[in-house]
Amino acid sequence: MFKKILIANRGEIALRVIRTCREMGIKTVAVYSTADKDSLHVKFANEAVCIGKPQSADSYLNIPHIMAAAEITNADAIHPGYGFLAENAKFSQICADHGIKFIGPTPAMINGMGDKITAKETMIKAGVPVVPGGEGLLESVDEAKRLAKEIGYPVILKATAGGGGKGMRVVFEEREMEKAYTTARSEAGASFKNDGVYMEKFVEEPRHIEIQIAGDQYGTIAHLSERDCSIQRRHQKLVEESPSPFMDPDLRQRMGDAAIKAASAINYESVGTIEFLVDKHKNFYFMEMNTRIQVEHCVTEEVINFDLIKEQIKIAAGYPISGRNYEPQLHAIECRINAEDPYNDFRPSPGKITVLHQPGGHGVRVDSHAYAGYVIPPYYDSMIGKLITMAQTREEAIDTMHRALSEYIIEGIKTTIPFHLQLMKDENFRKGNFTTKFLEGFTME
Ligand code: MV4
Repeated sequence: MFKKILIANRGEIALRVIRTCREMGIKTVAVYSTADKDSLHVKFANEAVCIGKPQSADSYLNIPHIMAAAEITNADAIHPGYGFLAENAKFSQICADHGIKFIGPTPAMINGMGDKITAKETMIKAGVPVVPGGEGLLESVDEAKRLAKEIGYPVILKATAGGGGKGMRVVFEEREMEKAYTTARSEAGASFKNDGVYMEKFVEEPRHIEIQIAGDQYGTIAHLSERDCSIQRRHQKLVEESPSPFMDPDLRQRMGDAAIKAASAINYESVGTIEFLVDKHKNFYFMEMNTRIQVEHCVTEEVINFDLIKEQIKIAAGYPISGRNYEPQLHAIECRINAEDPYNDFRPSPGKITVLHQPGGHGVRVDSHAYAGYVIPPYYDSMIGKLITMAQTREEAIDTMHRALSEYIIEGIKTTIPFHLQLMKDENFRKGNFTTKFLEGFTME
């Protein structure tokens, strides 16, 4: 087992990794930017090294500074968390070159899922369902029009280098194609320095359901059930839960099998997630694979009573996994608490937390790096914590969530708590009656 892990991240996920390391008897090294010198991950780690100025490019994305911190502290592994360098194949390679274990996939595994078209081709070969569409990149508007006629409108144009909805355009009829094709390409080029776009049938009102998987260094891969992440706003997830209210045992088995096939196709090792679009007829289609621990991993941990960070560290250290699949034993919901004003288009609201009271009691978990007096810097994402509740039934988990949200007191900044309070009382949400379009029709009272 590793003796010392450097955590190349900040905020709640850095703290989350430190907690498990402490339980495992592994020493930790925090790295931090000058803006984060008073952060909890710096205080709770065994050692801390400043790696640069506030901007991410100068600190949490600065590979030479992070490698120097690992070398001077004699760390034998690096945990990248999520975001920043977590899916950076070059960083994974540099760690390997320096004899430091990257707790995550190899460069080949990251690259194998990096490009959307390559990933899709790999999935077709592996027998994983994908959304019907064209093969390869579109070469011209005329080709786009021809293909759309064949597939049938509506269609969606997607950037092959894409993510987060950038370079994506839905096209309902032929006369919209020229403009959509041109803007999708230029947006993709500007965002990813790669203007390649491809076409799929547009799946209307889908759900976003993802399967957690884990694979070890010996080729054993298992699934750990699903998370429903359909409650999103502008491609930012706000609420996640497990099990999905849309799930049934047969669909879970079929999606779990498909997820294992997907991960096997790239000989995946580590924990990871296969994202699927699921339509109203319960057809499901591979969307993308995330080769990292995700923000929403906690709901899975709670419903199967399993520490995913511990599993990820053990896999990286060469331990075999049990190979069994896991079914949810409880219901868990996670609300992302962001420093944003839900009454003002979710505008970021950094600043000093003057008063803080976090909820507790039966069925409540809080993962947060916030404390009274903490100043949220404006340079990074606005999530300041995750509130997770769990209970025997979905309805009880929602009621516990509402109760816990009402106990959560954060003063000095605006947060997403009022949004979540309203959502937990929403009739359609409570019925499990929602798709990825749900928040388009949601307004704050
Ligand atoms: C789609 C789709 C409908 N049909 N693909 C959005 C982000 C990117 N990863 C894939 N996305 C979508 N792809 C087809 N063929 C609808 C979306 C989509 C979406 C997906 C998951 C969660 C929220 C979403 C919000 C808008 C659109």
